[in-house]
Amino acid sequence: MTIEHIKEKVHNNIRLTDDDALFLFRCPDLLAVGELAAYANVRKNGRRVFFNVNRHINHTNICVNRCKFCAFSRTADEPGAYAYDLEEIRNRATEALRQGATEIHMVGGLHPDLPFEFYLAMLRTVREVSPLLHIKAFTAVEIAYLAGISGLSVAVTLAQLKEAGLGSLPGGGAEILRKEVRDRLCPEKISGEEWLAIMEEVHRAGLKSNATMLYGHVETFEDRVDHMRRLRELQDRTGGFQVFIPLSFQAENNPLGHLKNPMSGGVDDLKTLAVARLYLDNFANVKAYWVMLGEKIAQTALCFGVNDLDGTVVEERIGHDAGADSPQTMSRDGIVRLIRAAGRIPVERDTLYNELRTY
Ligand code: V47
Ligand code: SF4
Repeated sequence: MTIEHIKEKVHNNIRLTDDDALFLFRCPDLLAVGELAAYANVRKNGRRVFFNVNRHINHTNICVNRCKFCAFSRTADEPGAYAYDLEEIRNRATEALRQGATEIHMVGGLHPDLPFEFYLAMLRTVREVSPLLHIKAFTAVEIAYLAGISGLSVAVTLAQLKEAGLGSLPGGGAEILRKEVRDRLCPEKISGEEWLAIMEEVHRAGLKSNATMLYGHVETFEDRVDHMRRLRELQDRTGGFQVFIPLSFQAENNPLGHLKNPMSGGVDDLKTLAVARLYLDNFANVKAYWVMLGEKIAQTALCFGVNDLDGTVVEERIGHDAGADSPQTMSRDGIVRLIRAAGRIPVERDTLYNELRTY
């Protein structure tokens, strides 16, 4: 196989195989892979790059799981454990609204004691602040947990959350879907098959969601391709994924840190985003999450197939607890400048990718 062979497929809109994706991951010519990904992206999205004005609320770090890559979670009696009450959530949502946010991104640990009613109340609290704030909340892992504590089916759990204000789901908790890797990373977490099954129900319930992949630790390129293949297959069936977001592993303060892949770094970050753009031909958007990548790689990624930057964020715990040295927030002006300096056109979007304003 050669890069020319893959180029021909991309130019003729022929779907890449798993072997093609593996070839691209192993290809030492980063610029050739990036150029092809940039071509595929511009063909789909032009030179426009989305961003959104959002605020993350990590409502609790108390979690019954102990994922080995997670520097965020605590047991209830550990120093640094916290859980926001409804007032603290209301204050953060109110501040977000004042700062022009259109989205609240709310995820947290699997708290051992909070009742299902509290999660409904969290959603209602944000909705009371403004019905214009889209609430993107709860990973598939949290949905499985909420169904467990409520005693309701996943479908009814989703219906009640939707009724209380849930607008869509973020893409967390996917990690690496393959069992052998998951057993090493997060044995207590729902399986990859369950994660996919919940996302399928989410999409069938008429909700959109995102999809992530945590990379740069113990996984192989084959594991990454297997992960993306399963996402691509589900997307073929439902069309419910809005965006793919690779999450670059942050190695501090967690037991998996010493297993950080020595090959990880800027080249691997850009290659992973580029391969995602080429292989996930049924995903409209590939997002560079600057919190984990740093601003400079996130900006450079705009020339490697990426068409979406997340977001103003404001207060982030998960990546920063694990050593991310990016700032806590980026202003709207800062993001616009970053996109323009990459020769692209900044477009502010809402959570569902409706265009709000072109800069
Ligand atoms: O599920 C945890 C990851 C995720 C680490 O959908 C880590 O728009 C790197 O999913 N190093 C939560 N990653 C974040 C997330 C997300 C972020 C931004 C946007 C969206 C979206 C989703 O963070 C977790 C886990 O995969 N994570 N620990 C770590 N040490
Ligand atoms: Fe809990 Fe999520 Fe951290 Fe796992 S990644 S320990 S489920 S907060």
